[in-house]
Amino acid sequence: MEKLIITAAICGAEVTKEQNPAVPYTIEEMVREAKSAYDNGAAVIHVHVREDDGTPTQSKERFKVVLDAIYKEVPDVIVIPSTGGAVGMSAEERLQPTELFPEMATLDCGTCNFGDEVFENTVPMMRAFGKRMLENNIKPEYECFEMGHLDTILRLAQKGEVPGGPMQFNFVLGVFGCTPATTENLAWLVRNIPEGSTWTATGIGRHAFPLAMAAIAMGGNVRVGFEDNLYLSKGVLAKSNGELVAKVVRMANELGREIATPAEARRILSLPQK
Ligand code: KMH
Ligand code: ZN
Repeated sequence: MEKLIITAAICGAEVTKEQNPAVPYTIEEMVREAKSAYDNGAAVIHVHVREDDGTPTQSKERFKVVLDAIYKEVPDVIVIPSTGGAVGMSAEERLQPTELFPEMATLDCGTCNFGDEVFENTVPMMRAFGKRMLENNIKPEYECFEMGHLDTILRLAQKGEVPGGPMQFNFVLGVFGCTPATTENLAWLVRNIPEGSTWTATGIGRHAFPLAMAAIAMGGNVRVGFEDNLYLSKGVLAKSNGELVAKVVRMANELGREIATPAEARRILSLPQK
């Protein structure tokens, strides 16, 4: 089995300091959380950015400052900026971090319910995001929140409207309103990705670690972090993203799965070495 790539989604757009005081907003807090995740075994950091007061933003300038600060502290880590942003943002707003030519960025694979709201990703929007990533040579991480998202993105990839293989998928399961975080659903998704693809599983809330365990056993990769889950265990808030990553490392150790360094993750994800 390949080594395990751990992604830390350190901040997200929805979670707040009221829910967990360790959620990062400022540049310094973002660097602190990226470093704690990296030091504990994360090869990849998935980044959303906030204003200092916590307001989610997709500002290119804010992304540049945050990405530069993270790379200064942990130069070899793979950073995947979000093009999902927060619910309600326009496509143009969301595309801003692609102007910084990151090696990867998320590409969300369809419209879905998102709690009480609707996360809009129409097919024309996905075509526009795919076109931008083709032009700027950015490898997408295809985020699927629903079973049908996989079929949608595979059709667009077949037509060359979004970047093709080898594709990297992130199956985000357990968002309220979307596909539940069951091992059956994860297995169906993994069975239906093209040969040679790579994949990551993200379980939301209390599903974070059970889904991580399934992904470790199945040979996939794992995402954890405050974006997805604020707790280390039932009723115990995580003090840092590093604590969440460290728990995944312990689980992988128990199953005999080694952890990928950023250089190993770049090889597994078919990215050029830095
Ligand atoms: N904040 C969510 C509505 C992504 O990063 O691409 C969407 C999201 C997806 O987090
Ligand atoms: Zn995200």
